[in-house]
Amino acid sequence: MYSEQFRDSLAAVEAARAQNIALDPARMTAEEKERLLAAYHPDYKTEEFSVLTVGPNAGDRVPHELCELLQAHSRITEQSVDLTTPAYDVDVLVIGGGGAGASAAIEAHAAGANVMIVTKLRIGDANTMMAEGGIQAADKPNDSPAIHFVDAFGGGHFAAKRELLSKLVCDAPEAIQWLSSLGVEFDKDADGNMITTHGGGTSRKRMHAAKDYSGAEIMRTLRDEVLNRRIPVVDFTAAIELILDDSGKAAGAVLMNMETKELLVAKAKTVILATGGAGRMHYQGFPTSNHYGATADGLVLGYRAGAKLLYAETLQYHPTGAAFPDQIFGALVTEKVRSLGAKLVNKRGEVFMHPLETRDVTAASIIRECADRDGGLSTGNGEAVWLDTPMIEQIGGEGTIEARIPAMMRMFEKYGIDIRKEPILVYPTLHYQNGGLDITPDGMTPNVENLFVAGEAVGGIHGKNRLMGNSLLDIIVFGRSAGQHAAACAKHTTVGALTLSHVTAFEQTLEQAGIQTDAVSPKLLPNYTKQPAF
Ligand code: MEZ
Repeated sequence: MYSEQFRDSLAAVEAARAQNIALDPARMTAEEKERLLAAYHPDYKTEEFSVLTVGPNAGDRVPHELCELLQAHSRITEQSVDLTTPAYDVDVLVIGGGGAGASAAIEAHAAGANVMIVTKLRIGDANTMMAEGGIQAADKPNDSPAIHFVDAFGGGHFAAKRELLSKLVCDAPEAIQWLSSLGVEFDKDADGNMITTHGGGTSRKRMHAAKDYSGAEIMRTLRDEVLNRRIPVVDFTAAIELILDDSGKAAGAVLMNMETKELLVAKAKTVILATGGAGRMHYQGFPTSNHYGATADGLVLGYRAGAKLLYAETLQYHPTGAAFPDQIFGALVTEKVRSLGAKLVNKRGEVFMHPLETRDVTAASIIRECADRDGGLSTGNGEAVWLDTPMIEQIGGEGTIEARIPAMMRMFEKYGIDIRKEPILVYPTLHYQNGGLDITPDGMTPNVENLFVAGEAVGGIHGKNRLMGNSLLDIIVFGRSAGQHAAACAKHTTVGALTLSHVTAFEQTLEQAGIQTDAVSPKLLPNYTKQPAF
């Protein structure tokens, strides 16, 4: 139900719909894309970045908000924590209870390791749960991992670490089989074949989905498996610092009970950081599609312990965040809506781009349409363009929306908008951290032995822009692999004396660099109340 202010524009969109469905908008050339990104993509706004002065990435630029956290004080001092009596002593400590952490824990457990998950909220409270449109895997006869590689490598501006991307695409078909064997209900046709669709930048239909709640279905299954295996999960307990041993290897973490603030020590032979993304940092003031706990914690923990970041200056703004109504501002409108045929149109009802360009290009195009082409509508939360959802029913037939994207239908229905009959208003929303901690293909950080990273906290798998569906894939592929390698590594690891001397050393480098700050990190939760953060 839209108010009067949108009436004329809605009429224009409706009048142009039949013609717009038939339209096949041209793809942009590489030069057009580069020009567009440089002028409109938030990653290219140099004034929104600071240069790090301390730590392994000194000299690199990162968003202001991340710079503040990476160069902040620890929540503890070396002297304030008693490392001599650990509350937990395990082979593999998994920090994070999303899809990557759960996959890692399952595989480590299957390999016979004594594994434990700690998570600052509850298992499943993670971006995995909020992923909608699907997971990529080249498992159809017209496709191959090589073609998948080419799509993702180009989409990521040829910056992905080849060995990581290669592992991602080669292990993808098996990842789908693994998930199916655990009980994920992927969409299938009447003959039992997986239904696959396109995403932005894919040259083959390889997006496997469970309607438009693919991440929730995957997380449901992984969580069940963790619980069935009786893997210990310590909820509402945040890791606030990594512990090393006297030879510099990762050897556990200092934990904080989120309610009582009690500190606990977890000793471990190997540690897996699977802490997820950073949408709740609201870089450049953007709303976010991310989970409440997405505050870049893993980057901070790893960085202070000496692990290097890769591409931490690149973020993904999902082109279609809900822009109206206010209650769902920034929430994800899955790319699958465009895969099913909906096109982006401006306030005059004009299609202004191909709907399945890669995400960075699509987001920049929407921003340009609003900022410089008078194509946006004012919503009260800035400007927005239309995503013409009724096209889906006209292309795929009545009932397509309810069958394929029921969660989208329900989300807007709550506010009186029937997406089968009316278009929706969208604008880019902060969605994904392309960069993160550098790893080798076995998931270990090159600089800190026995420290593994999986999921959104990793940088380099996707280069400088990720394609839809490659994140649900990477949490499975690299989560499983980290679990297997961490378990194997734990078998021949003897932990030396535990130490937090790196925390003291980092504090000294801050002082030497003349950095004066009141900030403490990791942030753990966003602070919407403007009260002092705990
Ligand atoms: O990979 C993603 O980010 C994804 C599946 C999002 C979506 O549009 O549904």
